[in-house]
Amino acid sequence: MPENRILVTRSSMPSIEEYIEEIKDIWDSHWLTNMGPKHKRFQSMLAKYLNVNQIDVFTNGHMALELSLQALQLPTGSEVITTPFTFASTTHAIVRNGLIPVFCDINDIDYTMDVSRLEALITDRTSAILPVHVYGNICCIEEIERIAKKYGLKVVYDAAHTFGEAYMDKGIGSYGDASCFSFHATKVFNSIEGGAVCFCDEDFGKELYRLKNFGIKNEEIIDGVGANAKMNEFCAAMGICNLRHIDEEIAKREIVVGRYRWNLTGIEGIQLSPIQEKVKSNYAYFPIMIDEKAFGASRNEVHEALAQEGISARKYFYPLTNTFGCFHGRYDVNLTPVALHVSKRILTLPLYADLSMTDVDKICQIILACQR
Ligand code: T4K
Repeated sequence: MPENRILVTRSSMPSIEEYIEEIKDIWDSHWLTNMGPKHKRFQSMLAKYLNVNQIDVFTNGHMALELSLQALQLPTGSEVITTPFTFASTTHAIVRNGLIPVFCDINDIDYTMDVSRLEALITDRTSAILPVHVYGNICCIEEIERIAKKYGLKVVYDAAHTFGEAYMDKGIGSYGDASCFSFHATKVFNSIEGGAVCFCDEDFGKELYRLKNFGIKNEEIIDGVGANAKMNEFCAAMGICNLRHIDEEIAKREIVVGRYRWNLTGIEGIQLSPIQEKVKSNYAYFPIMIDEKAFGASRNEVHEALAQEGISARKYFYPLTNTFGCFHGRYDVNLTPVALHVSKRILTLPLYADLSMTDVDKICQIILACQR
């Protein structure tokens, strides 16, 4: 195995001096968590950067999703329409709330929810839609909002991949009843671990805030069964530092993605994600879909060829969440044939701000050498 492995991503970090400077006042105050001054400052910086009305930060993206669904107070056992082509978190957030996921297929262009199939899945048990802006590709928002309005459904976007994106000049977090971001170490923007929910409704915001702190209203009144999903001051400090550099990070990612496109556009059997109109992208992921017949090698063969050279591409998102063993065969994967097709062919290539052009070219050469 080559010594200098290239992993699928690499966390962005500020200089150690910048971080130490930022955390000095935590030592002075001894205030480590429970919505301290860093938490507050980070939150207001985020609202401005993401161009959203209201925001609350969380310990991670998963708790942001899980507690958003809880705060909406959807009837227990009601159905939430979502997609299986996503990280485990999306489906688990639904199930852990006592709700039933109903899987809508995806489209094979940008891999988001196929909205032409959405209406047929709505029953009198449906309470919400949970679409995923997968890889930072924006879902068909207009159609989702139209259908949600028609049937009186709530919409929670899994916006884990969309930090800093905008659609029609509006921060992506301003759509739906809630949009949930992840600031995990592997994301475009990180606070080590972290997440946020953007929303407009103030009552929803109050409920969400209560739920992330055990349901505590005040020292003597605990009137909700909440969790602990508070972001600590060290994570908030990391977020504050990384936010200073985010535009530069995204600009560097754009260059990396440009180089991948230059190498891989027009190769028979390799499909790239589209450049979406009216979207300000964050260049979060670079997935390629490999058609074995046309390309001459399968996704798994390309994955293995890269691994042999110490390059870790990832099969995000394989397997589909509706095939997970923990669901004991409860869902029929044949109802989402496009998602199944894509999950067997998709490969996410290494992408981070400091990935060199030489490395991108090398990765592409290894891929192209698999062509038969
Ligand atoms: N919704 C969606 C659609 C999501 O994709 C996710 C998370 C969520 C919700 C939930 O958000 P969080 O609760 O996580 O905030 C990773 C991440 O752990 C996960 O956050 C992410 N999605 C998912 C797509 O990818 P793994 O198991 O693939 O991560 P891992 O540990 O294999 O790391 C991948 C690479 O990242 C490593 O090879 C090197 C690099 N890395 C990793 C870590 C942990 C670093 O450079 N630094 C690090 O600290 O899940």
